[in-house]
Amino acid sequence: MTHVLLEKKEHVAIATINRPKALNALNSEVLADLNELVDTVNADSDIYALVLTGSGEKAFVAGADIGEMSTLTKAEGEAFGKKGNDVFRKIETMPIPTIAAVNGFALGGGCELSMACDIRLCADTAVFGQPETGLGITPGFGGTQRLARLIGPGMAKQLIYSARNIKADEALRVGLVNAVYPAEELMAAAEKLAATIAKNAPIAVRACKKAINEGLEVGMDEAVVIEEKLFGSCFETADQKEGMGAFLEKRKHEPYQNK
Ligand code: DAK
Repeated sequence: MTHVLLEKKEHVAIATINRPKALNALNSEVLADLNELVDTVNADSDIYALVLTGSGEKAFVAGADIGEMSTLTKAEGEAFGKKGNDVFRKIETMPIPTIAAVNGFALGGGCELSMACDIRLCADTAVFGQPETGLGITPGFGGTQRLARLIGPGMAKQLIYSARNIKADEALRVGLVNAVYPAEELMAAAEKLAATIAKNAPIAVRACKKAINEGLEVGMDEAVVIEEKLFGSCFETADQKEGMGAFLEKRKHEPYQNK
């Protein structure tokens, strides 16, 4: 991967989108690298959580690459949108929890990439927005769908129609991010959260992600059945036996084994 750096700290993977000259804008090569990143992380059963960030101090991702997009035909535009959507959906459905550490501009495809992650933490210098209508296009990597689901249709429509950027404090107020940190503290906070998650029983954590994501797609009657099945499956794991056994024996549980 040329444009995505991958580092591992115990059970946490930290991926950095690395195209700082273009503020980490998403061209076809970056999208291909993100696709490879997901395959690599998914294949490593020792990774329990992923933090995704951008290189440099200025940007998480400043959007899809406007230079690459500017001359697309209708068919090429659809193909480019599908390439991005496929990768973002693959990120969204990764079995392990994902945290976007938004360290600066998260515009267009950058805002959309952060929304494909489970949790967004940001620096106080972060700026979010869907500027596409100002460029003569719609958001194309799921922005119309994920923003509306995340912050509600009224606020999503206002931001998308107006193409207005918002700063970190407003992103927090509208529920786009979970927390804001001084820029220099962001990565430590994201890694700490990832490490905290990684200490819990990994199979149970993955089951929770699946239950929440899949449950949100269906009605409540079907959703609770999804939860019941995943809940039941935990009773076949060694980690459940250790976790509950430790409680009953009034001791601290052993590190979970992902089994
Ligand atoms: N694409 C390509 N290059 C970009 C870029 C981008 N999105 N953003 C920044 N860069 C490049 C700049 O061109 C500049 O390159 P050089 O001139 O140095 O070669 C370098 O990064 C530094 O940028 P600036 O000089 O502009 O830096 P400033 O600090 O002055 O400004 C900025 C930072 C983030 C405010 C500004 O760069 C900016 O406004 N960037 C564009 C932000 C934007 O509009 N992003 C949204 C892109 S639209 C779809 C698929 C996908 C999408 C839509 C449809 N389908 C196929 C349906 C997604 C669309 C988008 O994401």
